[in-house]
Amino acid sequence: MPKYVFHYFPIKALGESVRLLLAYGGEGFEDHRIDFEDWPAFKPKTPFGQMPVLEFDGKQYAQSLALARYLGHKYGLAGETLEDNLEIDQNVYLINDLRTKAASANYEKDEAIKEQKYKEFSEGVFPDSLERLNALIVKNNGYVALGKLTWADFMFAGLFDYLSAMMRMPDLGEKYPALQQVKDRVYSIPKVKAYSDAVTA
Ligand SMILES: N[C@@H](CCC(=O)N[C@@H](CS)C(=O)NCC(=O)O)C(=O)O
Repeated sequence: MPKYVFHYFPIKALGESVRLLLAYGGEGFEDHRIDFEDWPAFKPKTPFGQMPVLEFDGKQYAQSLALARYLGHKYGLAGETLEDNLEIDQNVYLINDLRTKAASANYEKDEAIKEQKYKEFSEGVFPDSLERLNALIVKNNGYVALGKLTWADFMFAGLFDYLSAMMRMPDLGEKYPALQQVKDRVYSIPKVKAYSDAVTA
C-alpha cells in the first residue's frame, strides 16, 4: 500500500503539479482519479468540498499550493532561507494570479462577457504577465525562482497545459520559450518522465 493517496479528477488542471512532485519524491502514491459523475458522493468526505486532496497517515489535506509547498519542502525543492522561500512563493503567486485571471474568462457562463474578457485579457494581462514571467525565468537561468530547481518549477510545469488551454494560447511555449524550457526540464527528470509516460501510454 503506497504512503500517499492523491484524489483528483482525471485531468491535469490543479492536480498535476502535485502528481509531478509525488512522482519526483519516489515514495509511491495511489493516483486516485475520480470521475466527474462520482464526485458528488466523494465531495462531502473531503476537507473543503474540493479537490485536489492528499491523504496520508490517516489524514486528508487540501489546497493545491499548500500541497505543492509541503512536498517541495519534503523533497529538497525549497529554499534555504526565509527569503529564498519568500522568492519562491512570490513567483508561484504571480503564476497563480495569471491562472485565476485565465479561469475567470474560461469559466465565465455569459458568452458575451466571456468573449469580452478574452479580448481584454489577450491584449493586456495575459501578455503582460507572460512577458514578466518569461523574463523572470531567463533571469533565473531557466528556472522559476532562485536560479535552481524548486517546487515552483513543478507548480508551473504541472499547470502549463491548463494555462495554455484557458488562455486560448496553444502556442504558449513557442511564444514564450523560457516557459517551455521549465516545463521540458521538469518533465525530463527521470522519475517524472516515467510517471508521465505511464499516464499517457
Ligand atoms: N484553491 C483550491 C481550489 C480547488 C478547486 O477549485 N477545485 C475544483 C477542481 S479544480 C473542485 O474541486 N471543483 C468541484 C467542486 O467545487 O465541487 C486549490 O488550489 O486546491
